[in-house]
Order: sequence, then C-alpha cells, then structure tokens
Amino acid sequence: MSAYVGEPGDVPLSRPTFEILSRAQLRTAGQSLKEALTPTVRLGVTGLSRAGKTVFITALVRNLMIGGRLPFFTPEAEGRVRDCNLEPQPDDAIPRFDYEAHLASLAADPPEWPDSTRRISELRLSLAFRPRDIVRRTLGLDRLHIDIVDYPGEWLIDLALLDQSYTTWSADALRKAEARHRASLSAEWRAFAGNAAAQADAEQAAIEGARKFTAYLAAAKASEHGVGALTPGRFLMPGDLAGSPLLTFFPLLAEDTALHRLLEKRFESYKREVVKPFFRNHFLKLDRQVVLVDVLGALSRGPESVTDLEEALTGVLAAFRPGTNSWLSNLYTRRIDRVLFAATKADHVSRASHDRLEAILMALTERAARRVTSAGGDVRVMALAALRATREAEVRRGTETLPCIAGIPMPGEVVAGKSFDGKREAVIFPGDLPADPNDALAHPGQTMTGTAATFVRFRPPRLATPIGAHEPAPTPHIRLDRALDYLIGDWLP
Ligand SMILES: Nc1nc2c(ncn2[C@@H]2O[C@H](COP(=O)(O)OP(=O)(O)OP(=O)(O)O)[C@@H](O)[C@H]2O)c(=O)[nH]1
Ligand SMILES: [Mg+2]
Repeated sequence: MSAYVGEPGDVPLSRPTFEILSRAQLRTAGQSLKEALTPTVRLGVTGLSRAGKTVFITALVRNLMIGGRLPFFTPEAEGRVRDCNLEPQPDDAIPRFDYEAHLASLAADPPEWPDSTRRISELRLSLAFRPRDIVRRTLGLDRLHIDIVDYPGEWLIDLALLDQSYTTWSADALRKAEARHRASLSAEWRAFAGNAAAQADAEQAAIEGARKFTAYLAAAKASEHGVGALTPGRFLMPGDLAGSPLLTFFPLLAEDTALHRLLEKRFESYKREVVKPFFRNHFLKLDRQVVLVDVLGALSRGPESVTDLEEALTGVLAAFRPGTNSWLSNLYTRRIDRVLFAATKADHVSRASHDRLEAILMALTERAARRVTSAGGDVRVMALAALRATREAEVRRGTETLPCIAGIPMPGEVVAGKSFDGKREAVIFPGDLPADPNDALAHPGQTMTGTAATFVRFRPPRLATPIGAHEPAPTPHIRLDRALDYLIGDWLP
C-alpha cells in the first residue's frame, strides 16, 4: 500500500495527542487526586431514646469547629489540628443531621436543649491537620472526612431479630410482657392475643392485635423512660412505614392457624425489608461506633430499670459480637474495630464519682457480654458529659465539706420541695456513687436515694457569644476529648 501524503485543505481527524496542561488544570487534577485520597472515617452514634445522641454530636462538632478545649484529644494537644468545617452531606438518601437547628436551641436566650429526633441522620465534617508522618506531609495528605451517623439504638437491638424465628421471638416477647412492671400495661394486648386465633378474619385480627401490641410498647417505653428496648424497634418509630403491612404483626404462640401463618410471614418480611437493609446500608459501613447510655437515669429509677438496661445492652453487644452460628456473623466484615460505651450526663454527679460511674457501666457491659458469645473489636467504657450543664461546688456542713454540683434547673423542676423558674441556680449534693459497682447494681434504688440531681434537668450552659467578645463561648464538657481521641485520634497520623 502506498503512503498517503495528504493534500492542502485536509482536516486532521484528531488533535495532537500530547498537549501541555495549563497550571490551573494541573492544580485541579492535583486537587481531585487529593480529594480521592482523603480518607473518610464513618462514626456511628447511637443510644436509646433520650440517651444524649443529639447533644453529643452537636457538642462534638462545635468543639471541633471552634477549636474548643480538647486537651486529651491527642492531635489537638500536639497542636496539629488546623481547622474543621462542615461539608455537603455525602449520602443523598439519608437526611442531614440538623446541626444548625440543634445549635440554635442551645445558643438561644435562655438556652434550650434540642428537640428529640426520631430517625437516622448524617453529617460530614472535614478536618484539616498537620500530619506527623513526613510522607503524608510531603504529599499534602492533610485532611480527614468524618461522617457522623446518628441512628436510634432501637434499630441496633432489632438486629438480634435476624437470628430469631417467629416462634422464639414470640416466646421472648411474651416473657418480657409478663414481667411484673409490664404485666398491667400489656394486659389488654395479651387478653386479645389469647383469643385472636379464633377470629375468622386473619387480616383484621392482625391489624387489631398490632395496634394493641404497639400501644403496650408505647406505654412500656414511656414508663421505662425508653430504657427497656423492646422489639420490633420500628413499631414506635415507624417513619414512612406507618400503616404498612410490614408493621402489622404481633407475637403469638405456636398454633397452626391462618392468623399464625400470616403473622409469621409478616415477621419474616420485617426482617427482610426493614432490618436487613439497615444492617447492609448503614451498620456495615461504619468504622467506629459510640453507644451512649443513660446509666444514672436507670440507677435512679431502680432495679427494674437496671435489668431493662442490661437486657438492652445485651442486645446491643450482640450486634457487635455476633455468635458463631448467627446470620450476622456470616456477613460481618469486622469493619467496626472500636466501640465506645459511654455513660452520659456525668455532670449530674460530682467529679469524685466519674470513675465510679465508668466502673458501673463497665460492670453492666461485662455482665451483658457474658451472655454474648464470640469477641468482636476493641471495646472501651467511659463516663462523660457532652455538654456540661453544672459546675463543681463545695458546701460546708459543720466540719464536713460536701462535694456538690451547681446548675440552673429547668423551669418547673422541683428540688428538695422547692420549685424552680429556670433562672435561679441551685446547689445540690448529688451523693456519691458506691465504690463497688456491684453494690450500685444490686441496690440501685438505695444507691441513688436522695440524689435529687439525677432527676433534675438542668439548663444547658450559655453558648451564645458574649456581646463584645471575639471568641465564641466555649462548649464545656467532661471527657468528650478522651472519647474523641479513642474514636478518631488514630485516623490523624
Ligand atoms: N446535664 C446534661 N444533660 C444532658 C447531656 N446530654 C443530654 N442531656 C439531657 O438529655 C436529654 C436528651 O438528650 P438528646 O441528645 O436529645 O438525646 P437523644 O438520644 O438524641 O434523644 P432522642 O432524639 O429522643 O432519641 C437532653 O434534652 C438533656 O436534658 C449532658 O451532657 N449533660
Ligand atoms: Mg436525638
């Protein structure tokens, strides 16, 4: 074949292959590469209702963003944290954690606690730091994305359902419903369930039974302050599943009836359509997890509340340490390598009791862990207050000095017979937690008797920037920096 030489007017089909990139293009390419190489740590924050999830996340984010006092957060102590800002929420299918609204409540005048939240939400923080590692420093790999995912602890406890058949779940649910402190609350539903199999219309019986069962769960939750985590978790937090057949079932002991078969089918659908997607789409993607626990609340409410809490913790631990034969262990990737159990609201007791509070949660989790088989990642226990609403104070009584706490009780709170208006400060002797955690767990009512502080809701501290001040008001806390160090410190090498 002879070579084609070309003629005047020919148009080249392609541009020359080698082109010099402009400086701006190189910079953009470098930035995209840097962004692609920026690691992301996904931090799960969970706990039963009112455990303190929203306050924990809001306080953590604010402390990082304003450069708060975090002396035990190693990268901060080493002066390596540069700045921290919010980035667009990366997962379009998950609602954004409404940081601004929660902070606005806390920064209001007078400050208010944020509203209760009922669904999963997520927030992305981007933290710039000076790497210790010279290679990273040279390459400019100096950012970490922190995706914080807030989800109800009730969803975590639901994971245990994956290992249960409808029959075993029904027997367990009935045993819990018959417990002394729930028997009267569940009486109407149990009476209905006792005769339900005789009803001709299985669908109507399922609807009516599910309604009565949900009413019992709601009553139990209210009387137990949300501690006794009863399954299925979505019955009380249905979100967009309200009224769906997925939530139209209830426990029924084995009987070969049309109703039993229908309820069993619905139970299996709930596992498949609700529990497994949560496990796959959210839980499996987490790297680190903090489980917030209102230990003081449970202790102050007495022995049944402590038993409920232990049962709930067993359910939580089962998600992290699945048994050898479980469905979970088949899919378990061991991605979560650190779990922190944190006793919240430690500002309700004086400093001397913080270690004791930690020891009580440790004893509780160890007891719960004994019921769960194989080991999972690293587990640590801590006592903290994400947002400290009280300060330490001392009161002299005769020759004795009592370690007290001082704070402003919320309006309507009653302390030692005195009603508070939300403006005046009260100094309270909260009592000491026992040195032996087993004493606290064996006699929880006595432990906290007279410790009015555990029942009092204090006003959050004032976060509004003082007039004329250059720096935002600090976000006081107890041990939040230690929690942060354990959870993400090693991601900032
Ligand atoms: N004193 C004190 N109280 C706290 C602290 N954290 C939470 N609280 C109290 O606990 C309540 C519940 O806190 P939230 O952060 O809303 O709890 P949550 O787990 O998000 O609750 P839900 O959204 O209802 O599941 C608050 O309204 C405060 O009264 C804390 O660090 N110190
Ligand atoms: Mg919340």
